[in-house]
Amino acid sequence: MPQTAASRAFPVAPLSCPAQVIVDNLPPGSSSAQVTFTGTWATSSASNSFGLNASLISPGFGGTTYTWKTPAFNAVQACSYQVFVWWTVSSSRSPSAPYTVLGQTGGPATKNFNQQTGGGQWNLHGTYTFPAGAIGTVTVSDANGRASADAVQFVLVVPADTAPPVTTITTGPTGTITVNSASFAWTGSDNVTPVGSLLYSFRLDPLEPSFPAFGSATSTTYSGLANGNYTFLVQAKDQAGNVTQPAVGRAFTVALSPCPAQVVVDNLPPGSTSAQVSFTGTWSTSPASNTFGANASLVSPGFSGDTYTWKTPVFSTGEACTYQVSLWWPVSISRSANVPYTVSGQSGGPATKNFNQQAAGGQWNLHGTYTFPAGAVGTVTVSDANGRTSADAVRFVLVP
Ligand SMILES: [Ca+2]
Ligand SMILES: [Ca+2]
Ligand SMILES: [Ca+2]
Repeated sequence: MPQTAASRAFPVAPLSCPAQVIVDNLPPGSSSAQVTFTGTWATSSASNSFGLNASLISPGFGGTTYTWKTPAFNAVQACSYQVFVWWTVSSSRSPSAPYTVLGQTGGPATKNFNQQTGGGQWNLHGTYTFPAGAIGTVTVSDANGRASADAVQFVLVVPADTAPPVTTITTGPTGTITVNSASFAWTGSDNVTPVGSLLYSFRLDPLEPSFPAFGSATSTTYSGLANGNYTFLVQAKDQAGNVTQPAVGRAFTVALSPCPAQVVVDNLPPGSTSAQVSFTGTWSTSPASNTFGANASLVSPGFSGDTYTWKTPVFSTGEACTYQVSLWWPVSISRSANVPYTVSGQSGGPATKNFNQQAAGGQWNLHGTYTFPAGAVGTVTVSDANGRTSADAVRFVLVP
């Protein structure tokens, strides 16, 4: 025996309430899911009827009704409508034809209309809210005399948007930062206005004490910030003019590291490297006197290809620092008289100068005065490209 599978379609609830529903009368004697009647209704010859089906007219002896029904407006949400009724005018009509609207929150509402006038147009019965799943029903009765039955209309009432947008900061520093710039990005959402149509106003407190005009920007960068406490504030505005209140904020503190007064980097023992010291080729401990620091000095073979490099830590994350850069080598007549020292990291690019390591040993010898931008490290590299070379120490002394 064949089995017939039962099936049922599950209608998907519409996302919004229908904007408009019109239900017209049917020809005399006809009914449908949307139109029913009691008693007898005949086609009226009155003009200005609505729709394809001319209006109907009742005998006027009471007990005759005509009913229009909408489909369910929305399965999951309430919908508010202005309900209008349309009749045709005739001096034979009731001056107080009762129309009853039902299905709405609060129960049925009956109002009488004078059908001897005001016909051929939509006449407002009232504004009603229909709960989720409800249908709207309008019934006209000839209890008060001959009634015209023509059409009814439901026009969706869109409530005024009074809800402000939600603003969210998506990018930006918090806590303490050691740089002098801060970048922020944000977005918004709203119950009505699409995100792309939201406008924003933002400021950095206390530098900018008041909000500027709204615009479409969704990111900004502040630079050159001094040490201190700041709060970035942003608010969105929807198309109804509602503004995020209070503005959304993000607090942060700028704590820039100051330029150190002095940085000295000494050589390490032969073969050793660190974050501050590196080399190429071969460097061995020199017996020369008047060396700087605990690690004596190193000497290269002098066949070229040997370099020794000193690096400082980052001077300052937030500001440029200007230093006198000096070099120390021990005294020895076996050294090159033309030793190239290259200072790099400063504004304007690397600077190379040659020094005679056969003289002026055991003291600081000035290479030059250089300005290092925020975040820079200072680097000094000595090379034995011109003969045996001493590698000892370098010093950066802050120029206030
Ligand atoms: Ca009609
Ligand atoms: Ca809104
Ligand atoms: Ca040394």
